[in-house]
Amino acid sequence: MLCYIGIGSNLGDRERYIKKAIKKLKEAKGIQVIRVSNIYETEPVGGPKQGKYLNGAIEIETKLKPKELLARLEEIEKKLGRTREIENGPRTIDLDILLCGDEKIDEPGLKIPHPRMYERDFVMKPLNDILRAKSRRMEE
Ligand code: PH2
Ligand code: MG
Ligand code: MG
Repeated sequence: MLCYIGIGSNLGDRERYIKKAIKKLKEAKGIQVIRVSNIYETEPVGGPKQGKYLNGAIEIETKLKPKELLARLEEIEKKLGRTREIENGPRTIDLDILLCGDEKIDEPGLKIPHPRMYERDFVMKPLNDILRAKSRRMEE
């Protein structure tokens, strides 16, 4: 199943956290990273006053169930020092499932498609990089 992951960081060495998270995703069992978007610096949306984010999107192939995938992503977040104190507050790394095939899930702690993703430029711009690259390849 093709899934799209949103990645973000606005705490500490943001670039390093993003790179490390992508490396860990590549090493994760059952996850194959296919494409990584450009990484953009973005203004924080919502939450308390906080620093700018680096945001990107990642296309993966996986046979994991969405819940298992979520658990893998949370493991990586934990390893990279993610704590959860303030909702929408600053974080070393955030890995969100955006889309997973045509799954529709609405449970506490797991909503696919990611709610609000279509309104968020910091999600849609990098996601569009990937989809555009794909459509170009299909035209070749
Ligand atoms: N994530 C949030 C809240 N606000 N703003 C930007 N620019 N980028 C994010 O990744 C982000 C945010 C909650 O996950
Ligand atoms: Mg998020
Ligand atoms: Mg998150």
